[in-house]
Amino acid sequence: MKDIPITDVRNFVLLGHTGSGKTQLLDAILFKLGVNDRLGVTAEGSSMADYTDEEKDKKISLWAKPFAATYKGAGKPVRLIMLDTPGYADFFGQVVGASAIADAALIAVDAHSGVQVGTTRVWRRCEQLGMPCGIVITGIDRENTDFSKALESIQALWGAKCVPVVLPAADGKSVCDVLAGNAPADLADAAEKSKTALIEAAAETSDALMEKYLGGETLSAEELSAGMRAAMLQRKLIPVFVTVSKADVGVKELLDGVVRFFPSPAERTWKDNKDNAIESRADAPFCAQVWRTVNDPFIGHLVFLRVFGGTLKSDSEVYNSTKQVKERIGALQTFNGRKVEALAEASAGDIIALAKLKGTGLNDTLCAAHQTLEFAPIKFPNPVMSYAVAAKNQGDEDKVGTGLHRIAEEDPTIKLVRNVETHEQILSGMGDIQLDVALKRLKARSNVEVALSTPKVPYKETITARGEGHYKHKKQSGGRGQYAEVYLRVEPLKAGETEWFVDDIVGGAIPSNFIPAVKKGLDEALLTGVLAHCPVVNTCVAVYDGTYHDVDSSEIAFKIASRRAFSDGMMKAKPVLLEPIMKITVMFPDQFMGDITGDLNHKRGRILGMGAEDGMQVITAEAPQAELFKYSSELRSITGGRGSFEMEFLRYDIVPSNIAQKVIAEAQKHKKQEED
Ligand SMILES: Nc1nc2c(ncn2[C@@H]2O[C@H](COP(=O)(O)OP(=O)(O)OP(=O)(O)O)[C@@H](O)[C@H]2O)c(=O)[nH]1
Ligand SMILES: [Mg+2]
Repeated sequence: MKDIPITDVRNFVLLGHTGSGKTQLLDAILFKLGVNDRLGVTAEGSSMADYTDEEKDKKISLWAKPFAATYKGAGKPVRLIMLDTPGYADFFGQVVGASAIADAALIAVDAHSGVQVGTTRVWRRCEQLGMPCGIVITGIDRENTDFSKALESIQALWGAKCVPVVLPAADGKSVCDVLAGNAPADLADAAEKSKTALIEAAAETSDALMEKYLGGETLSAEELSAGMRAAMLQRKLIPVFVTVSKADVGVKELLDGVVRFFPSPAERTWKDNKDNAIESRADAPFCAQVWRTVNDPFIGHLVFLRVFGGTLKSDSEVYNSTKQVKERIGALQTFNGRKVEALAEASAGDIIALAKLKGTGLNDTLCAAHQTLEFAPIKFPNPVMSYAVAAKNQGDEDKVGTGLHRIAEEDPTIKLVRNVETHEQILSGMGDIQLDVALKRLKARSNVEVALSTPKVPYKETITARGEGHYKHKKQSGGRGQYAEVYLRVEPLKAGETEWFVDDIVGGAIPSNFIPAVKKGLDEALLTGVLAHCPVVNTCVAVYDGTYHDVDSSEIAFKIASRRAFSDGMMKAKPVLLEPIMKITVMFPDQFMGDITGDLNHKRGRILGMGAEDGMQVITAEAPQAELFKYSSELRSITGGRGSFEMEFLRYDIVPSNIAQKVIAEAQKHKKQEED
C-alpha cells in the first residue's frame, strides 16, 4: 500500500489442528480492527472468514483465505496481511499453499487438547520451510485447562525457545505483557523469568548486544526489539501468546506482539528458483507468485498472488515468466471474506486477487516486463485416496468431466485422471470430507451427480523366465487366403534396457516389409497380457524365424501371428502379476501403535521404520495400493481423527500367488462376460 512502508507490513499465516481456534481468533481481530462491524462466531455460522455455505455447514474452514487490515495500536499504522487455513487433515494442501508464501506462522494450540497431530504436521511444515513461528494458546477459558500446563507441554516438545510474551491473569480475563514490568504479584516471578529469556534471546543475535548484556548494561528498547525480531527470524525464539478470542482477551497484545516480533517482508529473505534473493523494496522490479486459484461461478477465474518484490499498479501490463506471455491487469482486489476492496497498487507482502487473466494459473510467476525470474513451484502433497467416478445419469459424462476438472483446478490436491489401463476415471484427493465437498460443489455448479466406486488396481504383467513362442496363421476361405508364421523368444528385459524389440530374422524368413506389422502385433499384445489382460512390462521379444507366402501373406496376417506367438511365449515364460506398492508415512499419538501396526500387517504392509518425532509416533511402511484406497477413512476411524498420513508410489511388485489367482479368475470371468 502506498502510504505504509514495507517495514510496517506484517504477513503471517494461522496454522493449527482443526478446532484450535484459528478462525475465531481471526474473526476477533477483524472485529477489533473495524473490518467487521460485529464479532463473527464460527460456531454460529456468522464468521466473516468461514463464510462459504460449505464452511458454515461443516463448521470448519475449508480454504486458505487472505485478509487485510490496518492496525494503529502501536502508534504508526501497520498493514496486516493474515491468512487463515483449515486444520482438518483433508485440506492440508491449503496449508501447504498458504505457508509457502507467508512471511511467518502463528500456530494455534488449544489449551485443552494440547499439541495434536494437526499441530505436529504444521510444525513440521514450518521446520521444513525455515518459517519464523509464533504460538497462540487458545481456549484457556474452557474448564479443566491450565495455561502453565499447556505451555510446559509445548516447551517439552519444541524447547525453551518457546517463551511467553504475555501471561494470563488467574481469572483468565486479562493478560499482562512480560516486558512491561507491571505484572501482578502472582505472575511477577513467571514474568521476570520470561523477560530474562527474551532479553537473552535478543542478545544472542549479535556480538555487540551480547557484550553489552554480559557487561550488565540494559539494552535499549530499539536494540531489544531488533534482537527479538532477529531471534524469531532465525527460529531461535518462538514468542508465545494467549487469547480468549470471543472475550477479546489478549487480542490487542497479540497484535502488538506481531508488530514487535514478526518479520516484515523486507526482513524475510525470499529467493527465486535460481537461488537469487528477491529485492522487496517498493521501487524494485515487481514480482509475485500465484499460490491459489478460484473458479467462482459469479466472478469467474480468480488468481491469488503474493507480491514478493516491487509494486504492482492496477490497469497495467505484466509478464508471466512461467508461461512466457504478457498479461493485462485490471483491478487489484483484496478480499476480507465476502467483502471486496479495490486497491490502486500492491507491494511486497500484499496478497491480492486478479480476475480475468488470460493464461495465468497456479504457481505461475508474474513480474515486471523484461524480467525473467521465476519462483520454484509450490510442491503440493500427493492425493492419498482414490475413487472411480462415473456419471449417475447417462449423458452427463461430459458435464461430470468438465465440472470435476474445474474443481480440480481450484485444489491442487484433487486430481482427475483417466486410467488408460483400467479405463476408469479416477478421482483422487486427501480424504472423504474433501471429496464430499468437491462433489457437492459439482452438484451445485453443474447439477450433475456421480457414483463412486473402489478403483480397479492398475495391475501389470511380466515374465520371470525365457519362453519360446510360435504361431502359424493360415486361413483358406474361398478367395485369397491368409498366411504368416512367426517364431519368437521372450525374456525379462535386462535392468536399464529400454529397447524391447529385437529383429533376429536372417535370410528374409519374414520379408523386411512385414517386420513393422510384426512389431505392431507385439505392441498390441503387450497391452493385454495372458493372465488378467493387463499391460505387459519389462519384457524383451526377439523375433528370429518365420515363413511367408507370396500371395497370401499380408500385414494383418503377420500382426495376428506375432500377437499369438507372443501369447504362446509369454505363457511359457512363467508370467506373474504385478501390483503397485505405495510408501506411507503415518503419524499418530503413541496409544494407537498396536492398532495401527496390526492393521498394517493385515493390509500386507511391511514396516520400514518407526520412531517418535515431535511428540508423535511416525511409522514408514510399504503396502500394496489395493489395500490403501480407503486408508484415509480407516486411519481416521482407528485414531478418532488423531492420525494423519502421506502416501507416494514406490514400485511395482509381484502379487502373492493366492491373491493373484483370485485377481486372474475375476479378470477372466469379466472377459468372458464381455465376450458373451
Ligand atoms: N471456549 C473457547 N472456545 C473457543 C476459543 N477459540 C475458539 N473456540 C471455539 O472452538 C471452536 C473451533 O474454533 P475455530 O476458530 O472454528 O477453529 P479452527 O482452528 O478455525 O478450526 P478449523 O477451521 O477446522 O481448522 C468454535 O466452536 C469456537 O467458537 C476459545 O479461546 N475459547
Ligand atoms: Mg477455521
